[in-house]
Amino acid sequence: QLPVESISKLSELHPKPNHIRFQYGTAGFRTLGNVLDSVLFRVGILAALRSKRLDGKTIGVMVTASHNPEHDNGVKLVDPRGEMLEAAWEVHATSLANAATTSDFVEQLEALIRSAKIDLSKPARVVYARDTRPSGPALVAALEDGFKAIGADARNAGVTTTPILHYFVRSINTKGTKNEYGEDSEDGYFTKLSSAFKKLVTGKPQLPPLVVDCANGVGAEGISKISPYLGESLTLIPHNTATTTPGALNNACGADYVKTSQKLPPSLASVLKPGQRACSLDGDADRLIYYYLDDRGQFHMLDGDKIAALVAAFIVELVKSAGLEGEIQVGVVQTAYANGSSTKYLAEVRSTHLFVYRMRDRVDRLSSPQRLPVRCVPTGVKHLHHAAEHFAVGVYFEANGHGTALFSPETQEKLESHEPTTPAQSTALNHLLSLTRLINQTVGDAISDMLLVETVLAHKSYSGLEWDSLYVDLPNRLVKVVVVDRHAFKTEDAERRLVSPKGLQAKIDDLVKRYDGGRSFVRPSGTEDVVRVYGEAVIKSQADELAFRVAGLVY
Ligand code: 16G
Ligand code: ZN
Repeated sequence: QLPVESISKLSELHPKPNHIRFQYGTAGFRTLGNVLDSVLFRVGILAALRSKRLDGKTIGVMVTASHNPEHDNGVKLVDPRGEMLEAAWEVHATSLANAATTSDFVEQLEALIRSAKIDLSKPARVVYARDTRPSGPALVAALEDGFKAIGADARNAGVTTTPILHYFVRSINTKGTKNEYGEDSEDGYFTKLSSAFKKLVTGKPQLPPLVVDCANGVGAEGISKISPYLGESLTLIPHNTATTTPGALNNACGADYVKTSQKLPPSLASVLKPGQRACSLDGDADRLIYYYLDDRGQFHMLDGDKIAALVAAFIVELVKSAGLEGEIQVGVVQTAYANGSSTKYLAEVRSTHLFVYRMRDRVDRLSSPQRLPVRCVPTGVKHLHHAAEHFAVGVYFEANGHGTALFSPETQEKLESHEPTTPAQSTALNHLLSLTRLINQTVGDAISDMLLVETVLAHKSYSGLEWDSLYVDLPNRLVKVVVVDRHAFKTEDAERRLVSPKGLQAKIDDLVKRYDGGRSFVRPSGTEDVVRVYGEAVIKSQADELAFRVAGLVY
């Protein structure tokens, strides 16, 4: 029986504001922090129902607006294996959030319970956390009212990063099983990552200290907490750690600032020395962008595409060295925003390896060549994640720095049971096993990804410059266009082509043809009321011009 009385009573304390339509989008609910009270209350109840529906498995709730300005906030649900909420429930979330009154809300809850066949006698278990935003505590209080109203067993994970919350969810749900993911505490998380990292870099030359821009967000706590675990294996120099200074969060710092402005955070201008590498996390520490200054003090960015290239090539190499080539297929997933040069580079990794392969093994194994397939999917972590799950090892990164690598259960088993025949194979195999522990396989994780990058740099003895030289980015430009109705823009082919408005794609094609190395696409944003235009060309001025001319067509 649904506790209608307690739900109604508490719901009256969290009325839905009139004239606002909420939507559970690519990143959950996200808007101004001061209008989200009713949403949080209702999400509390929805999370409990989701848990009941899944037989009492623990569901995660994260209160964050990631890289958005400090006054924004948001909330998203995490499914039992630590992945994003199932798409069908995004729709339930949206309609519950928009119920005008308490009685409408209760009515919708009852309808959901019937249609989704939710057994109310099952337990409801939830774990929740928030980032450092000032609006966080009040929103968490509203969320807790939701848990209380329905009687959920809720665990407060406090202030922590989004990926740590995802890690908790998976760890709690796998506890005591053979797939146990980790210990469900911050100590468990930091121990797991740091011990894997230390194994991976043992015997490798020590890298110079790494400057970390923490975006004045929760990542600052993560970085300061992991440092003692890392000991001498890696020195981190945290900057932008002012988590309590009003207005500081993501302001002229952080991964999104660096990626969109293609600039060094001004706060690091006097810190970073030529040749030194640094990285930026975003406000909830699930995105990561690297960069360095060259000898002339010029800024160079190493974005998600560069990370994917570095990591994928490294894993391919280890798989080969472990003697598992042909058995474990590594694949890469990108979105249309991936720089054209990165896609080309990845294709070449494949052919180089294929070439070596042909030389050695000739015709007999040519029929099953080791390819490094590169797939393109629509924007949004869930699309990338699901596509990556189809590979034995799936590496995905968005250009904006969100990404990870997934090892399928079969791959995990293969790695654990494979008998190496040489010491070199054994070393490579152990490295692969350590990677499965170092990498947060639930979601993109800036801290875990940072240690992954550092691992590869240590193995390769790469500086930022050498990593950067894997390929040269094509100049590109991103433009936002405010339109009357962004929903009029419909895409196909992983957002690379427009199907509506009618005739627009043909005009874009016409323009693109006139630019050397030209590429451009238009898609409606999933997080803002705008249409985004991307332009890429061989010369910077041409990329800019292409993007602006396509924007002119859209407007
Ligand atoms: C969200 C997505 C991110 C995507 C971005 C695109 C998640 C967790 N985050 O932040 O992956 O790149 O939206 O925003 O899915 P846009 O649709 O406004 O371009
Ligand atoms: Zn984020």
